[in-house]
Amino acid sequence: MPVNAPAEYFAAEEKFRSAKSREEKIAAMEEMVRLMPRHHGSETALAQLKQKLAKLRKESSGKKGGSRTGIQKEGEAQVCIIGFTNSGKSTLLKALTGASPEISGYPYTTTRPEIGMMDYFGVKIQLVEIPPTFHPEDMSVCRTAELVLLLAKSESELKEIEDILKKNFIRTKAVYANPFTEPVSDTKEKIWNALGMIIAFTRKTDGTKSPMALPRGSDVEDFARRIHKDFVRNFRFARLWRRGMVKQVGLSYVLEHGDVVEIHAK
Ligand SMILES: Nc1nc2c(ncn2[C@@H]2O[C@H](COP(=O)(O)OP(=O)(O)OP(=O)(O)O)[C@@H](O)[C@H]2O)c(=O)[nH]1
Ligand SMILES: [Mg+2]
Repeated sequence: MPVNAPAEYFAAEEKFRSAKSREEKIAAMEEMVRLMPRHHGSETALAQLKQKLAKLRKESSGKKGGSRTGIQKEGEAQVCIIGFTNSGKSTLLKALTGASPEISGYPYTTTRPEIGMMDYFGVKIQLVEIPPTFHPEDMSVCRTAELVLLLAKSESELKEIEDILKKNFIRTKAVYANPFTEPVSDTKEKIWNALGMIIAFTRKTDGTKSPMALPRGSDVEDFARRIHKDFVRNFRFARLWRRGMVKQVGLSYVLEHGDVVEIHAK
C-alpha cells in the first residue's frame, strides 16, 4: 500500500482490477506507476509495481523485440506533443529543443516519434513528438509521460484530440498550446508550470551552484538524498539562501523555487 497516494492512484488500481484485456491492464498499471508518490516510503512498492508491469508487457508482446518505439526516458520529465497533422508539432519541437525533425506543409510528415531535449534554466526536459497516426504503441508513450502537450487550432480539434486520448486510456495531465499564435517562450513556461516542479540549487562550499529539479513540496531531505544518501544519514544542517536572506534549516524544511541550499554533513 503506497504511502500518501492520491485518490487517482486508487482509481487506477480499481481500473486494473476490473480490466478485461491485457492492453487495459497495462494502461491501468502504467497509470499506477505514474501516480505513485516518489518518496522513500514508497520505493519498494514502486519497484514491485514496475517489475509487474515489465512482466505484463513481456507477456503481451509475445516474442521478444518488435517494439515500435521503446523510448528511453531521459532528463527530469518527459512531455508528449500530440495533435493532428500540420498542427505544428515538429515546428515547436525544433523551436524548444533545437532538434531537427522534418517540417513540411504536407500532411503526415512525421512517421516515427521525434525526440528533443528542452533546457529550462539548466534542467533537461525530454519532448517527444507523437506522429499523427496515433499508433497504439506511440500513444503508450503519452500514458507514461509526465505531461501531454496538446496542439490544436480550434476548439473542435481540441475536443477530437481529447477524445483520442480518452480512447487510448490516457489520463496524463494535459495542457493546450498553439505554436502559430503563442510565443515559444510562453509555451515553455506553460510546460514548466504544468510539470509542478521547482528548481533548487546545490551550493558547494567553494560557492559553485548547479540546478536540481524537484517535485513541488519537496523538503531538504528529498534534496539531500538526491545528492547522496549519506547526506541524509550524516546530515547536520543546511544553509539556505532565499530572496536575499540566509538561514539554517533542518531536513523537514520545505523548499521553494529558486532556493540555494548548502548541506553540512558530519
Ligand atoms: N504560420 C502558420 N503555419 C501553419 C499553420 N498551420 C499550418 N502551418 C504550416 O504547417 C506546417 C506544420 O508543420 P509541422 O511542424 O511539420 O507540423 P506537424 O504537426 O509536425 O505535422 P505532422 O508531422 O505531419 O503531424 C508548417 O509548414 C507551417 O508552415 C498556421 O496556422 N500558421
Ligand atoms: Mg511533425
